[in-house]
Amino acid sequence: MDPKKAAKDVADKVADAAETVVEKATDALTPQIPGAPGPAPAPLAEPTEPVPPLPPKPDQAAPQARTATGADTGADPHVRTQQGAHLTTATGVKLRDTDHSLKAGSRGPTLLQDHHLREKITHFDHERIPERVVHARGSGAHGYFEAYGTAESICHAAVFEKGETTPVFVRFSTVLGNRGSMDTARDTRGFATKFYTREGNWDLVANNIPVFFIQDGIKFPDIIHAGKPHPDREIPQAQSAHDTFWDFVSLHTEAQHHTIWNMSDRGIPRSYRMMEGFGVHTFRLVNAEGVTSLVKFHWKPKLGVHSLTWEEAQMLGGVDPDFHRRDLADAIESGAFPEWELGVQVFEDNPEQVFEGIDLLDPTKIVPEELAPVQPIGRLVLNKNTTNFFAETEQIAFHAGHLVPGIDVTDDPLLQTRLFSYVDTQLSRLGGPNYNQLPINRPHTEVNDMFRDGFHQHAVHSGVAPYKPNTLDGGCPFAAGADLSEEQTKAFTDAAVRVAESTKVRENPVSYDDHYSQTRQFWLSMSPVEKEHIIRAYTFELGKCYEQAIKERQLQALANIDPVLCAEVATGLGLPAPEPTVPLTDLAPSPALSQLTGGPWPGDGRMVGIVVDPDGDLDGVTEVRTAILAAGMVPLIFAPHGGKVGGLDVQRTFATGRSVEVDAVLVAGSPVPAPDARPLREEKAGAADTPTLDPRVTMLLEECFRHAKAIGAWGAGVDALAAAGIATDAPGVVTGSAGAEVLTEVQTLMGTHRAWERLGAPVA
Ligand code: HDE
Repeated sequence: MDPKKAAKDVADKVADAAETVVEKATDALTPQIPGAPGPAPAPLAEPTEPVPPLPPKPDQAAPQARTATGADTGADPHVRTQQGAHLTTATGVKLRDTDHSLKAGSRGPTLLQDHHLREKITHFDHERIPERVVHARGSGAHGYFEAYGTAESICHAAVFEKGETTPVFVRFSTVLGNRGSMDTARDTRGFATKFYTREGNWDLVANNIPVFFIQDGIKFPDIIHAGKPHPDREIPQAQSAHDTFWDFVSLHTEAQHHTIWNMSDRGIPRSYRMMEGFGVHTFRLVNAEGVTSLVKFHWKPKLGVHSLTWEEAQMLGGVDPDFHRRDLADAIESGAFPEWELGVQVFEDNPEQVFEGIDLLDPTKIVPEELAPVQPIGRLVLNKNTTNFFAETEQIAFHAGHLVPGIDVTDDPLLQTRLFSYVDTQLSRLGGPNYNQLPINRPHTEVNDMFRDGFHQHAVHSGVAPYKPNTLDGGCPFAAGADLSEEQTKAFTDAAVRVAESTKVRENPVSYDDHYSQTRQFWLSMSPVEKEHIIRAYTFELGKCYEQAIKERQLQALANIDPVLCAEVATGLGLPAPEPTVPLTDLAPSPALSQLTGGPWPGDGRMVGIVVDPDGDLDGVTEVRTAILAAGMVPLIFAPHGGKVGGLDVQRTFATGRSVEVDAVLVAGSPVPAPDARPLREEKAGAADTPTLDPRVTMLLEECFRHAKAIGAWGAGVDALAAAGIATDAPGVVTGSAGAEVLTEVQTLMGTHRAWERLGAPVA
């Protein structure tokens, strides 16, 4: 056959196949249940003919296609890095076989000359890079930031200009655990945002807690070594419930304020989407006239601030260690785009850098919102998942010193150390000084840095004069002039702040000595249910400590926060409650600190389990499922077996599903025990002895009830509640005759996150 015709035939075949794949991909997305591994369902048999690579999933985005020096290449960022249908070596040579090494006979030794084997194994051997020394476990997404223009009077940064839309990448994280640790550990969460502004990259590297353990960065290795697993056995992983952590914080009492936040429900968020973010330090903004203001940055989630219960967090550690990562990706995939407002508390840049007696340079102190309101300046939306976790989430390199003109730092000694640490850590983590050239780190603006060479240099720099002054490259690049004309303010200008005449010392200002007044203020600002959770957390964590002296020392710190808190924890530990050693200061409670203020909150992306009986009201299930999707939530059908029930895909069987995966449960029937409901097959089946109801459903309902989640039932579902011993008149339990009506009430209940009344009367 004519080789040209043969080639055309192959090309046509490939094009047809690709079209079918795309059609299938579109069909496959219609059920709108997130989590499918690819854009099209996989065929049963291994394909025998090549087709072009599948398109990315519609929820995914990749870093913009920029050169290593920031120029827009105009290329489609979605184009797959791996092109074409044929297997090649790393240098593009087509291969016939990657399954067998080259051997001297089929039973003979492997030959050293097998260059493909060596290349493949060598690359694999070097796939891992050092994980982050802190915040190793994380998850990220793409999105955009839209400025309201309300910050223009205090800051000339382009990112805050009215209507300016800036692409962003956000990475959320835990602090202590390693890369593979569970998402739901009690810990602080990182909330780091890279803004690819038209004036260069700005990173707001924030946490979900507004204060920090230490006032001076020189103590960072100390707090982290104390929080990380014990060096001898390397346990426990990803948590603070151990001796070294409590040893440190009970001695170094400036950590007590951050610690009470960790012991509060903030330490176990329901979702990254439901966390506040805080810049922690005070930053300095500069406006077009050169006037400076001091600010604290706050992210306010559209969905409110919500948490797991402690038992849910622990169960999820086993049932779904990727719970937060999955929640973020699923929400974006299902169209429930996470959203926050960025706000600032603004303070006069006075020489003392103090506001209402609060030292703005002390990162263990907040400024209550009631004293300085958070003023919204823009909106963050996360609307795309990553295409490749390693390339994006792992390789992104944040830096507290990635600042843009108009945004500057203060002398907070914690921030000052960060300005050194973030660059330094990337050198070993990302293997050299060129990490800003990695696709996810590339600025969306031109880079003329005159930095040259180094490991993994991606740019092909032209010119001969990477030095200044020069004549050989026409004097370029030119530094912006020193005057503050309109054009020059667009260059970064260090705010000319006066530093008071001083002597070199290793000491803190006296104001940093107050470790308890705001810690107590946090306690006093909590609702009764939040106080109960704090008592529980301290009792659990200290109860896990081995050393008596450490427990006693921390009890002393609790006595200095609040006598009731101390007494309750002491009772749990079986120890006497000490008297305070400092006078208790009653600052005015700050209602904004409680998670229970505000609302009702939208249910975007919330998971609703529907327990289905194949012999029950399946029409009702279909209707309710559609209504849940229409409300922007995700329905998960729980059924006795996999596959389909009444034409609907089953997402969880009674064996694979667990109550902690859902925010509310609807019971659409009363399924009798399924064939696998036998303790020998599955331990969960031994939990109850109800011949009329599958015992896994009983367990699911009991757990949902215990965790104060909304429960709704209709028809035979009401019998299921009775069989599981759930009181239909209990708070947060709804029954009715039709699914749709029950769902409406359940949705209202979900607006407060939990049926708090169900949890009983508080002590504190
Ligand atoms: Fe970090 N921190 N940090 N930190 N931090 C890092 O940088 C450090 C601090 C925060 O998703 C590291 O690239 C020092 C406060 C987040 O990639 C490292 C001090 C706040 C992330 C580092 C602090 C943060 C990091 C580890 C005390 C809240 C994750 C890997 C002076 C405002 C960023 C890396 C991501 C990561 C150092 C204190 C937030 C080692 C020395 C306070 C969200 O450079």
